[in-house]
Amino acid sequence: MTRETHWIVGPGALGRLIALRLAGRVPVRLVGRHRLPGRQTLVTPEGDILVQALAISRIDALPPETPAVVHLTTKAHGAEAAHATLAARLPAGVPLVLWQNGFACQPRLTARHHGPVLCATTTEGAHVQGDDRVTHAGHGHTYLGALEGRHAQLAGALARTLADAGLPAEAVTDIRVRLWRKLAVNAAINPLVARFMIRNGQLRDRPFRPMVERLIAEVAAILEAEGVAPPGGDGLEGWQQMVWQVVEATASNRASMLQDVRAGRLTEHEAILAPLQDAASRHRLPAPGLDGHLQALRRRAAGLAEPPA
Ligand code: KPL
Repeated sequence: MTRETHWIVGPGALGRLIALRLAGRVPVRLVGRHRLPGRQTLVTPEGDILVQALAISRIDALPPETPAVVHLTTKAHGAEAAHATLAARLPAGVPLVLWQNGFACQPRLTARHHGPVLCATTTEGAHVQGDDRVTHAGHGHTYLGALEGRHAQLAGALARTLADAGLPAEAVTDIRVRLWRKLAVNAAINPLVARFMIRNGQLRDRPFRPMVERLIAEVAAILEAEGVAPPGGDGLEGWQQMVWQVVEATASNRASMLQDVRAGRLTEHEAILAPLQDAASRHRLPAPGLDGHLQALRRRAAGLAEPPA
């Protein structure tokens, strides 16, 4: 039995990127619902091709080993079901790192998991190309920390492991604020680009610009009531600047929610919009724009064949 292996549960683009980057440094096991080829290829942002043999397991057929850490890299809506399957066979004390968007599974799994829980937010860009290849499209930065600010040593050690493997990372004590800020950006951009099937940069033009501004205003009021400091400490202007900077920087991108819609997959609307809606109703704040998008994306999800795994 080894306690060195990093399990990466959720072999999407981010999961495979982390697995392939870590693989040269620490033992790695990539875990998914389906069988994947054991030889995986990483195309780096510089165009280099790295081929690695990875230990791959199905989540319902895990070997009798205790991992050093479990990185949960499923989509937000798959995280709690994957954790429930793992929890049945993990001893207490194994650290869990949550890499999901939004702010839904993070507080729930922090309360439920029998061991330290860290949350991660990253700007690493990656996309899969078939079952055996992932492209690391652009370098980014990862922040890691526990919601209650604990486990600083663990966060520091994991950040070093990731950074040594080529994924720059930093341990922080304000991950809650960072998760909400990323959620704010996703809430202002993703539902619009997904519903109108446009690239991020098109949000700068009519008729979309006022729609973005309206969503930012709703999000800013909710997060102020929730005690989440605006970026730069500048109230509504800080939130506006942050969102428009991301729109500029990702102008030619198709956001993740649009990619999900185009591929006929479930979107992450529950993880991104529902926590804002909950907070709005707790603080008795109107959020008609966000509500409208959440309802529309729920109607779409209800019509999908894919089970909400
Ligand atoms: O994170 C993103 C996403 O695609 O989900 C944004 C920031 C919107 C960039 O496209």
